[in-house]
Amino acid sequence: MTSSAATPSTIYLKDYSPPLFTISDIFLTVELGEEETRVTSELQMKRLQDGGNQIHLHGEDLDLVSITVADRLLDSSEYTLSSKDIAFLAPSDDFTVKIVTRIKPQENTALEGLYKSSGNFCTQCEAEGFRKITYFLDRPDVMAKFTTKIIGDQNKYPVMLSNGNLIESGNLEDGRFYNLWVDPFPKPAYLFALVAGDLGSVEDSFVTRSGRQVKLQIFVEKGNEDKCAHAMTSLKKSMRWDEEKYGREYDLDIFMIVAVSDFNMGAMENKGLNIFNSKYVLASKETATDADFDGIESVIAHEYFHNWTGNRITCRDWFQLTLKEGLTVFRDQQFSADMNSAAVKRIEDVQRLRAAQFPEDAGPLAHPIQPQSYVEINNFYTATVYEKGAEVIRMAHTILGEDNFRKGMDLYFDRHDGQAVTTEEFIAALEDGSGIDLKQFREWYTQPGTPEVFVEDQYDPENKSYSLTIRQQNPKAGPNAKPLHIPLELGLVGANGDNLLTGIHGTGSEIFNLKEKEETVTFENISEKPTPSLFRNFSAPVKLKQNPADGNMVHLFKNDSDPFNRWEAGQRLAIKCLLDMIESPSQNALPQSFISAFGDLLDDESLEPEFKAAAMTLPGEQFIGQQMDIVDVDTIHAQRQNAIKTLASTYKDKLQSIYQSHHGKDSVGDRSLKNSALMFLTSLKEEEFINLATYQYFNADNMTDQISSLSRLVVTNHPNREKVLQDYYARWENDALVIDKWFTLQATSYRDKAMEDVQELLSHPAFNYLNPNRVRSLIAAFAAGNPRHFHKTSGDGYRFLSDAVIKLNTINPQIAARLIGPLGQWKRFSEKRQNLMKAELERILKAPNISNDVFEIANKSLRN
Ligand code: B3K
Ligand code: ZN
Repeated sequence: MTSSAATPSTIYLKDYSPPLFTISDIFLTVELGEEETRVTSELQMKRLQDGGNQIHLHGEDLDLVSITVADRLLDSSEYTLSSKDIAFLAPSDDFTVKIVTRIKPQENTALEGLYKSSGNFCTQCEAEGFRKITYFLDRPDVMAKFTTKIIGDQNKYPVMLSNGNLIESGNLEDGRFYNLWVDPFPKPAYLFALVAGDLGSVEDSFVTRSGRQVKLQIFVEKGNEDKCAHAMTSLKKSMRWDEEKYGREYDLDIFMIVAVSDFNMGAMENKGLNIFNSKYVLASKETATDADFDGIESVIAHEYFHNWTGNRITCRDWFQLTLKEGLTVFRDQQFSADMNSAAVKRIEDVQRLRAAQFPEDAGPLAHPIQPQSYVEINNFYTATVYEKGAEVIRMAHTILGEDNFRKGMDLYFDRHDGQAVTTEEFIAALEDGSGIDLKQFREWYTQPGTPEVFVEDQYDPENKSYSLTIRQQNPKAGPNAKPLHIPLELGLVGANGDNLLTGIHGTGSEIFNLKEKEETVTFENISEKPTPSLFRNFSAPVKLKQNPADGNMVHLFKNDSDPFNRWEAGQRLAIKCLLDMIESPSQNALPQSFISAFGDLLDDESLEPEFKAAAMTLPGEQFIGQQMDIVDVDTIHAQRQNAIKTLASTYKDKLQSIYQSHHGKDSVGDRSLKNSALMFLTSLKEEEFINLATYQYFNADNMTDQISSLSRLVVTNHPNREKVLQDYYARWENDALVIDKWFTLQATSYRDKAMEDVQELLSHPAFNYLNPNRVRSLIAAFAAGNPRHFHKTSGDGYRFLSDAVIKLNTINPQIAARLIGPLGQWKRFSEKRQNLMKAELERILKAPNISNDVFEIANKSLRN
């Protein structure tokens, strides 16, 4: 983050040039203090290329004490200080610089650079936080060896950590204590980390496949040591999996994770010293839901996998962010699919893509996975760079196939270990390793927008031939956009439900490489008119525009051997029914075909419970809205609730028996199916089911059951609502992560009074603007998860959000900017709502001392 009064400048990929000098080594001494922290940095600088003697070291919000170049103390006429850097002349091609600065971590509420969380020091340097600790060439293509000496009061900070290995510890003459850490791997400054505090820890070990012993440590606030077991198990599984799947071994003698309660995002992959939002470490069955457990497993894996995809091989510049993020998300998705139900994992990944990335790609903030420009790089840690980036890697994997993809990855690791590279170099390694041309595939890196794929089919019974005519377009990428290389995984399903194609390895699915604006695929010897099952396993991040008869979808919903498409058929069917209901509210009824397909689903004993629960869930209100030209939030909500009630009353007995047969069983699947049944039953608002939810709440021995029942009561006005909310608060008052859920449930409740509830919660003593998790749990949860109230035509919801953005702009610009997203969707709503939303964006732009972060998002959001 940077704050400046002038209009912020834009940085372009086309302007990239390599640095004139690099820094090969840095010796940092950090003296931690209560009033100020003193940082002494000794740099070894080396010329890389000709181009002058001017050195500019990045630095922001630093109080300079002294600068010594080649052992000579500079006087103030020999250097220039600006709000962004320090400039001086290089005396030779190879010289040392020693800089002493003072900072005040205790006043750092932006949580970037060195800051304090619950009395402990910690850092967040990606993307450009290191320049808030000391002056440096803070760009990822400058990779230095770090040696870090941390000095502090041992009573206050018995634990003092940095990257690499602990080489030395001891007492100084003045009574202070020091630890000396050396990281043998050159790294960009964004991977630097430092932690100091009075922390508890748990320890374990891992033996790599080559037999090296690695010490594993998780540091947490004291008292939380008993909530680290799942994180530790997840770490060990990740380490083993990366060896087996990608041949990647861990490379230091120690791997540390620190959980902190104030963190801007999920976690950070600093070399050997990952720092985590405590939400992604701490869990016990009493305090964390099954979804929380999954989140921990995937984030631990994600950060661990960065050791190879991100740290050993890093990005040349920040435009290459998806090089490490898209690839690492893909790897963590593969890992979670291997550890859990692969089908359910794929469904969740696609749901997340559709919920967060599709709207981004359709709105004013649309950008390719490799953006061409930015004002504030922190604004580009987006669903597009991450989630769509992962889909792009997945498509490359599909096109190459498992073996060739692995060959490409092996070559990538061999060729670029220790380097800072581009996405272009990554694709070249996949091509060279596999021998498969990906020239056209590269278009995915430069086109914004979600491509649309139109499919029409034709069956010729005489010749027994079946053909699909497929047309692609990507309106957001402009009229001259080249066609994309899209892998289409498809099957043809016969009348008896069997696959008519043998497919790859007998899977019944084949992969077609679509490369033209329009093309036709023909199948011979097809003895009956099949039902096409397109984009199996969601083989490409596109919108399928096909107009199949309901019957086809029912057929796939019952029979598709591809579990993703089986689920998808149910969703498509539901969307069609819901849109009909929304367009003619007087009709107000679910078609019988859908009702009976839903009944068959409930009866199907062959399905795994977690999958069945996912298939029972109707598309969310926002996803329904995405299918409409003008989103009608109120009718969407009303008709979706009507549909739920219709299904619940039709199948009341079946749902009750599902509830009873899965209640009391201790598995993720049993809980998800049971709670799904509870959701339908409570929608009927009958006293019997309100009591069932209340009973479940008071008798639950795990957080999944507790939250599921509580969430059903929070949407009502029943007297039990207050009872359980109060009980929950009293029970969990001292556990911040559990109280976050209490805020979120109320923020996302669709009950009539929710807007007032949310306004009141802002003044609740437990609400705190300084803690990102708490802000997200109330404000972001409301804006992104409560369409009915956020879009109130009074404008109260919009104003609630923009007030928070303006307030947070000066406290924590990154968090402030991230909240704005929902206002940027204004074009999708009625004129009245549009005007209200735009007015709030204008108001945000007038915020005093507007940060680059907030300026960029609010300004771009107003564009058409
Ligand atoms: N690389 C970090 C994200 C840093 C965000 C900076 N604003 C976490 C991750 O993606 O693993
Ligand atoms: Zn990442």
